Amino acid sequence: MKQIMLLTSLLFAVFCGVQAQETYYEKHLIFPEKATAAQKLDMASRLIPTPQQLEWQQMEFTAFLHFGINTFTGREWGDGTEAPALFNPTELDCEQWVRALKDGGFKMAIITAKHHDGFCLWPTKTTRHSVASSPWRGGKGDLVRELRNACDKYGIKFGIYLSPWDRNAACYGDSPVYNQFFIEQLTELLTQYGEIHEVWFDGANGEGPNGKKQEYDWDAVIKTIRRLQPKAVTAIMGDDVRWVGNEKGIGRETEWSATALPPGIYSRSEELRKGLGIYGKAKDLGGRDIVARAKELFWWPSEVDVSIRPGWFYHAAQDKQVKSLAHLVDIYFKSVGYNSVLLLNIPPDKRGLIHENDVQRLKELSGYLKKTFGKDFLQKGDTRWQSLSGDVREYKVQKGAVVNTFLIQEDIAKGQRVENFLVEAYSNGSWRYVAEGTTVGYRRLIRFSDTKAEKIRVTVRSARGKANILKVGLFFAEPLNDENTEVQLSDIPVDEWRIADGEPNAHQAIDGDRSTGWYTNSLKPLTVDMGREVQVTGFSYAPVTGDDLAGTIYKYAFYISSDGEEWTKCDAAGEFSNIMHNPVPYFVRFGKSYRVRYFKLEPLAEINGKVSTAIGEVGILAVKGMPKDDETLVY
Ligand code: FUL
Repeated sequence: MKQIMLLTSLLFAVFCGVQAQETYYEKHLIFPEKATAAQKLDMASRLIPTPQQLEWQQMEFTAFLHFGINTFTGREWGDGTEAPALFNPTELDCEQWVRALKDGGFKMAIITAKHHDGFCLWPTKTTRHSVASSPWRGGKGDLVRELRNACDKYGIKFGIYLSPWDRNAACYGDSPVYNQFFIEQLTELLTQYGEIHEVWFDGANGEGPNGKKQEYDWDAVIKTIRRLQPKAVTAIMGDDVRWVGNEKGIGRETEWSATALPPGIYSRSEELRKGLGIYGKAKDLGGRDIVARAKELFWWPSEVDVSIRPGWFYHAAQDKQVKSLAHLVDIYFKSVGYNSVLLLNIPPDKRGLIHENDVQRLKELSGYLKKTFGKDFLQKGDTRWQSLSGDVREYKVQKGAVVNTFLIQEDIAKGQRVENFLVEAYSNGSWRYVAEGTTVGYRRLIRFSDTKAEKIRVTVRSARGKANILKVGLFFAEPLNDENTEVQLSDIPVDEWRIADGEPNAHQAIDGDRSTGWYTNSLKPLTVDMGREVQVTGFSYAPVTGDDLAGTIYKYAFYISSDGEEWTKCDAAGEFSNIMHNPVPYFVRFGKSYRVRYFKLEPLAEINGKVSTAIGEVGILAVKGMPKDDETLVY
């Protein structure tokens, strides 16, 4: 625990002729054993970020670039057996990527230097499974280098994603050997590419060969990063940046950066989590009750990672599913506006370029945000003030302004303290309610209906000691209509379909309505008679909608038949990779077609290994002319 004494010029100091000191705790604190709830809350209010964490939070808006062997196979999780020869972007231009990001307002780009398939985008000495074995640039290419140079040229920061889970490395699962291999890879990346500002370790990890489980040496990993790149923050399987808990782009309205949730990489983490009954996806990670029961607190702020498309990697079939401007703006409000940093993924395509549709959307997004936040209608909104619980401050609004967005920020360099606040507007001689919120932290945005006011007042209804309000603001955000981005799940009508084995309620999986689902406490196949012969080239599976994902299929087999008696197993990946965190519809294409009347989807494993199945909808992809080259792949 690092304690820092900061000098504050309190009035008290003037009277006493001395300067009062406030103790701050950087990143971590341990409560004294007998500390009361009030003492704990006071200490919690003085937990602050490290300079690296503060700088990271101030970026607000960062970009993810998922690019690799999956870009060329059409998959989301490669299994490590892919031939490096597949990696061959024809027009790769990292400067085009970075220009699009820079125009989009991003402050940093994080590249998947290695995803779960183990394929490395730099010519590593640790494995032959890399760009050096690919035809791209005659095997002399180094994508990490090219991106680094482009980031330098356009002045944005650079980060790396290095997947701990490696489905290619033969030593994965042989813990000490793989740990050394992993640290060697990390060391190459941290020593050969200049300054790195974020190192991202995914939480996904599966079984190695022979079912062996890898025990990571996180301590050694983190020490290596601190030694080689002291300015970098470590994310997810790291202790500077916390995963928000979903891949939908939605943060928590009550978001405490000062949290009792211990980073998962600490050996004591499981015990502490169990003791508190706290887990990464929980709603409250730092409220009074939890602080009172906690033994330690961590400054571990949240990052919201989400893709601009349904998948993390590029798939041509998703070119029309780039998230709408309205959706992205909503994500901005629910991430940056909820005291988080937004990490938005924009996956480059098979050419090695960011697709035109994504480039266009990024332009629209930055244009929208500039227009909205470029004009603050408050007068003197950026004067700092210190507020105890109950303190109120009034601000004048520019004459005639119509506003619908409120911003408030705390000076988190002095901790996160606001627990609850109220905003009211004054017009025609009276005050009326506009909005209220709980935590503030680095930045809190609230939208409300269009309002005209002469002035507004902000009441800090509850704070931990004295909150340091850095800024408030009032804006007008143009309303946006969401375009109809409904995804078509089946290429052929489903009206004539019937369930072939009489399973009650199963029709809800084929009624063309994703919001109704079929649930069963078994891993029973869904067998469908389409009523006539169809040239089938693939299928779609949509998990049920809503937050409860129990029963979602992770592994499957898919069969077709002409008569419902003799079945042929189709050639498909057999796995809806990453569906647990990204429960979007999955489209599977076989690469060939079958003229058949019946199909069967057999669940082989549920996302949590339970014996249950839930299907929102299953659709059939049918041949309409010859499938295009990039559609014959399996997502
Ligand atoms: C997930 C991974 O499994 C996805 O493929 C992706 O990289 C995402 C950012 O994290 O957990």
